[in-house]
Amino acid sequence: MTITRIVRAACPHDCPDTCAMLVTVADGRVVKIAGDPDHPPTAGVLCTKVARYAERTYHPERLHYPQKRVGKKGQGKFVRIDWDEAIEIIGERLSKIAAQDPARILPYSYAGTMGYVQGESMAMRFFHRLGTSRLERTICISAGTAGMKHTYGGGLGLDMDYADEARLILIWGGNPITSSLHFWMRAQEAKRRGAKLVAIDPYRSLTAEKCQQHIALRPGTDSALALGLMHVLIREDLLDHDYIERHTLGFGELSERAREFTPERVARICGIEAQEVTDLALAFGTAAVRENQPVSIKLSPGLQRTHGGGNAMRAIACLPSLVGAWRHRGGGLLQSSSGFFPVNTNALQRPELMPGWPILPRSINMSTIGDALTHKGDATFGPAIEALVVYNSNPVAVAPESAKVVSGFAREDLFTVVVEHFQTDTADYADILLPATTQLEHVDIHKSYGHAYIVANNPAIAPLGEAKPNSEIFRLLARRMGFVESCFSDSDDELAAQAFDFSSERAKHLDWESLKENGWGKLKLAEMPLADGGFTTPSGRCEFYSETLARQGHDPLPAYIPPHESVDSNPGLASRYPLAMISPPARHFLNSSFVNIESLRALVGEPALEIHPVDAAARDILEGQWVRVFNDRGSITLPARITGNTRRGMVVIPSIWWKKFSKDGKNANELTGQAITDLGNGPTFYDCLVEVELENQ
Ligand SMILES: Nc1nc2c(c(=O)[nH]1)N[C@H]1C(S)=C(S)[C@@H](COP(=O)(O)OP(=O)(O)OC[C@H]3O[C@@H](n4cnc5c(=O)[nH]c(N)nc54)[C@H](O)[C@@H]3O)O[C@H]1N2
Ligand SMILES: Nc1nc2c(c(=O)[nH]1)N[C@H]1C(S)=C(S)[C@@H](COP(=O)(O)OP(=O)(O)OC[C@H]3O[C@@H](n4cnc5c(=O)[nH]c(N)nc54)[C@H](O)[C@@H]3O)O[C@H]1N2
Ligand SMILES: [Mo]
Repeated sequence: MTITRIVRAACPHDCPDTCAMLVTVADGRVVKIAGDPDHPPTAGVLCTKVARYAERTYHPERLHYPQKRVGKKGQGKFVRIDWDEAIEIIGERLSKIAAQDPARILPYSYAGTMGYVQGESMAMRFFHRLGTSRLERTICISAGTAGMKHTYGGGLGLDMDYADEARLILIWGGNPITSSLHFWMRAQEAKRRGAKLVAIDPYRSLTAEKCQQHIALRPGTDSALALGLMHVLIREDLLDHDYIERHTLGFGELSERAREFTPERVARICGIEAQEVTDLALAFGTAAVRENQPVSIKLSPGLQRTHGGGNAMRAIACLPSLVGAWRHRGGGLLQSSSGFFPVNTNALQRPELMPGWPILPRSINMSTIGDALTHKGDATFGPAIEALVVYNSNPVAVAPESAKVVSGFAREDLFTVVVEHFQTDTADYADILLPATTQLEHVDIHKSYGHAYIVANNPAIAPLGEAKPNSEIFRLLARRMGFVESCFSDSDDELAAQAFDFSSERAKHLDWESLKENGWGKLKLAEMPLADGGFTTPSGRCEFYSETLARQGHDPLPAYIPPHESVDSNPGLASRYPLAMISPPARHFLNSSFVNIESLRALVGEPALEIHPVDAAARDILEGQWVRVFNDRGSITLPARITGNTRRGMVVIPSIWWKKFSKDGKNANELTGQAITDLGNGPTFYDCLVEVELENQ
């Protein structure tokens, strides 16, 4: 007789939706994964990728055993070893390096799983105790996070449960059909109730296609558009004076700044019509101020990946406060809800374990890992990096200026440990490759950056092969290093119970035991969290003018900062490389995860370059022909897809491909650069000029 049970789980991926899942297990094997119909954000729906999570977990190429390298670095040749030997080799090597200087060791991780147990808890305790270099975790949203911090005080926004109440939604710099499907479901509901959806995106994405209006501006010009909208709102007095007076700081200075951004000037910068600027401002201001309707902005990471990303976030974040949009529960801005969660970061990570605490070891920016790994060491940088421990990330595929990243990883003198589900592009460079469990095999607990629910993950099946949870791997390493502090014995359940402050006002009705049982629970938040102020800035107000930024030598007001690479900022470069390249996520991949899942790869197709018909014709390129895309950093070859979905002067490579699935073993990051953003030291993936020509010219 088959024994079937349903296990409550959480989607672990780097996506704002953090779905609650119901996993059906029959005789110890997962047979179905579905969205929980009762969890309001999930509403019973999973994306195509995660619905196939079982296919990923049971994939024949899953890593089942520890292995050590036998071939040359990067060749990907390994032999099986047992766990004792693997831990011994790593322990011995790390001890030796740490005895000279632990800062020569660097952990590298990101959001392969967003869970607190398998993410930054036991692992961080281990690295803190060892005294390694720290990792500056910038690769995704650090520009936006900095922009929001200096404007609102943190990741605060409207509650997604009410997003369908808005009458006008600006979907700004994101493609939620791909990257936040459950927000899109809310936006569709709003549309059914009569709302207007406007996409602001240089690319005619799936989302832009389905909005009633699409403003296709040049990449990296968003803050100019936002300042233009302010110009019109102020000129037409479409403002909530009472909200501005009571809850904001620096309106006078902001008005002067916005005065410089006439619709005509903005149109020239953004490559759009002046009328589009005026009409959008009138629609936004009239709905909010004259008609007292909820208006909102879905603000996505896509627009932060150019030089001025931090200021763009700041400029856009001013708009809802100017019109008092926070007075409605469906109004305001939805960028990240992270700041609402009472996360116990110190309890999880134990920074006081660092040997020199409170003096911190150096920090290495993950977005410039290519430069860091190829650095020989000096007084400013500190010692060269000699060991790298990678988990929850695939830097050889996802980090910018890949040729540099690869030359770092290829160093024969670098000792590299990779903890993974699969033999990714990064795993190919490992000295020791360790098999990690997937979300179906381990315990975890999650917040969300899109909604306000804590979601629990119960293991559905036993670990496959000899795979172990990240937490257990770092426990074993801690034991090998002789770390005796009791925190290294905490079980996964104990870690999960420590993740949130369950005595705080927002979470005191929740606890780990009941979350495991029920699957999820919502924080207690005010329906309109910013209706009466409540900004967590130094002034407690929405800071149009930031004294903190002024002190740090930045412009205290939101500014337009052009891309590093554009005709305006670098005409010489633009004459050689006239096309702006962006490489946003392909719909059925999750960053570089799922690229090796055959059924999903079949849906995405082959790696390709999308190019506008006029740009293709100018280069005699026909549909499907192989082209070379190049700049000073490198070149890749791809088939061309000719489409009006991209602007003239802009090419698009849907990403992030594993390099090993491409004809030339490269992906879009061969072309991206390591220059960083204005605020937050973030990457500038979409700030990248290239030229395209027929292959073999
Ligand atoms: N299916 C899927 N979902 C994902 C991911 C994934 O890889 N796949 N990744 C997850 C992660 S890590 C993140 S950070 C988020 C990303 O979330 P989003 O930012 O929503 O990412 P995209 O869906 O790629 O949307 C990016 C959009 O920004 C546009 N864009 C590019 N440059 C600019 C610009 O300068 N200005 C403006 N206005 N628009 C610009 C692109 O054309 C693209 O349509 O999604 C998460 N969800
Ligand atoms: N060109 C270009 N590059 C980009 C972007 C872009 O839009 N364009 N987007 C950038 C952004 S926004 C981000 S966030 C980064 C994302 O970069 P990463 O965070 O590196 O994301 P992934 O590529 O999905 O790699 C995550 C890896 O973690 C592994 N993993 C998952 N769960 C576990 C686990 O429990 N244990 C262990 N040990 N491993 C696990 C997965 O198998 C996967 O290989 O990429 C950035 N790079
Ligand atoms: Mo991201």
